[in-house]
Amino acid sequence: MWFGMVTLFPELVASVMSWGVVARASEQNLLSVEAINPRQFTQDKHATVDAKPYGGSPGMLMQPGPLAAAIADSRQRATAALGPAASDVPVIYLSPQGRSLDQGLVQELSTKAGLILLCGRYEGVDERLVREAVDIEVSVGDYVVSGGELPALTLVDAVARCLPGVLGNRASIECESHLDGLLDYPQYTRPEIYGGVRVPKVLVSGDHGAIERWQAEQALLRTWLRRPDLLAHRTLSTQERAWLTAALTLHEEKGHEGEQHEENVND
Ligand code: 4H7
Repeated sequence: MWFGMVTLFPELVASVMSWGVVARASEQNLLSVEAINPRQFTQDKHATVDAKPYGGSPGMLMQPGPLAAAIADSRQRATAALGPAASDVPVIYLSPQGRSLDQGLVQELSTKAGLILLCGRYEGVDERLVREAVDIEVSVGDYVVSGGELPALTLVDAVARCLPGVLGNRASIECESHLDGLLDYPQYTRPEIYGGVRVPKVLVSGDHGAIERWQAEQALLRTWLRRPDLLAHRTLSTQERAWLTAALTLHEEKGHEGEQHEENVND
């Protein structure tokens, strides 16, 4: 999959692309990210990309001209990389005003041949450019950061994990697992006793049925306690409802001391 990133800070791309899962994916040519700097498409000797907003709000905005030229250049590079499929590459603008990014949208975007990611700096970009050149405005969450680069790279990472081959055979499972709409169950590794706290007994029981059931219960309980909004968008099966009810009863009995009921070695 091909990504074009329109950014005033192209150096930010290389750092993220140099490590871990995305680095491996780009070594295997499953992924490539090209940075395009709108400053290179300016005419004046100061290479100006910003100007004061009309109406007199504080700060500066990115001017539409250099961004339009950078997006056009991105489209050409997409064509060089993808051929005719480049006409189907959407322009995504990362902004706090965008549609919330969730795993469903990540998976949908991962089916595209490429994406052009527009990264705003200053107080954002001229709205005419957004209307003329942007296909989807996307937000990675309800908070603000200083530029669109970290949100864009977050999107690249999340999408990369959905591409066939990137995670080996876990690929689609990993990508889809968050679509089941539940939070992860708690996980434990060695040592078996840490800080006086033992790993939950069931996990060392060897009873795979009981383990699976416990994990399902914990995922339901955590989601209920921490993100009830996620359960509102999902119907529970009869089995799940029973598990959640049982887990909640236990949780109440234990006096809300924590969700996982780790056993202290002295208990
Ligand atoms: C576009 C418009 C995305 C891009 C405004 C971008 C959060 C997200 C930016 C802004 C982003 C997200 C400029 C608004 C700087 C905040 C202090 C870049 N922040 N900014 N202001 N949630 N910032 O996806």
